[in-house]
Amino acid sequence: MEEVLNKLFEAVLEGDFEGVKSNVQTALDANLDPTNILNDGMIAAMREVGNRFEAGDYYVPEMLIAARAMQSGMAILKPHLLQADRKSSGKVLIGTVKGDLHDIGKNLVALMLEGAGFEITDLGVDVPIEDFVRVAQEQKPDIVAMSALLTTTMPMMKQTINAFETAGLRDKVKFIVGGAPVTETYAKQIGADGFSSDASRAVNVAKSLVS
Ligand code: B1M
Repeated sequence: MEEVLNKLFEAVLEGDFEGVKSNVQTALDANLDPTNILNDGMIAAMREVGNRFEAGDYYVPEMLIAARAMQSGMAILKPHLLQADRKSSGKVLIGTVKGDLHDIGKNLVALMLEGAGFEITDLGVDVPIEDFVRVAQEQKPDIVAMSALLTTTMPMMKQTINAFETAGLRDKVKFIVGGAPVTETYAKQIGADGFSSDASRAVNVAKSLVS
């Protein structure tokens, strides 16, 4: 059991697409919990990629290839992570903030929320503040969910919340924020309604905000 997750971990680190796909499939065939496959095999590997980048052992191309390899595994894992809860829990508008291209965590949050019955509109990455505002005006979501992975892009979350205030929309939506450098304290400071450090907890936070 452990061995397949170790192989998956190594395959993500090496950006070995075929290795990632085959090890995800082997782990699923062995009835491993999809959440463990995700957390212990793939997210742990991305953390190690980050460590190697910080240490100067990996460069941007290696990060990118590892991210793409992880995404190839996610395509296989996705149906197994979706839960059976199908009644609509509410509408969520989600995106990675302006200037930020990281989308793996944001995609996971969207996936988990979708699995929990939320209707998702995903604006993608590098989302301009005006797009969050315009689409919120059009679609009237219950929740606006913002992801940021860079300390330099975190302030965009605050600016987006401010823009909702200016547009007279602030009291019509709840904001959830997250991403590796984001903390609960920061979320409170910028006036967000909810914070989560990971995708599964984001579901509980979202549910509590719409209930
Ligand atoms: Co970049 N990168 N990156 N990167 N990258 C980090 C974030 C970094 C921490 C690496 C490091 O130095 N250790 C560092 C940021 C430092 C900082 O600001 N403090 C960094 C840097 C510096 C950069 C560049 C500036 C590098 C450069 O060009 N010199 C550049 C910036 C580009 C840009 O965005 N403008 C850059 C580029 C890239 C790639 C494009 C190559 C690639 C992203 C590809 C992609 O996403 N499609 C990449 C990657 C892969 C990483 C690391 C290695 C992995 C990120 C990841 O996908 N993790 C990352 C290192 C790390 O995070 N330790 C790093 C797995 C993912 C599942 O976790 O996204 O944290 P995460 O999501 C989690 C939680 O955070 C949470 O749930 C998820 C799991 O359950 N969560 C939410 C996320 N969003 C949420 C929203 C919520 C709630 C929870 O509510 C709405």
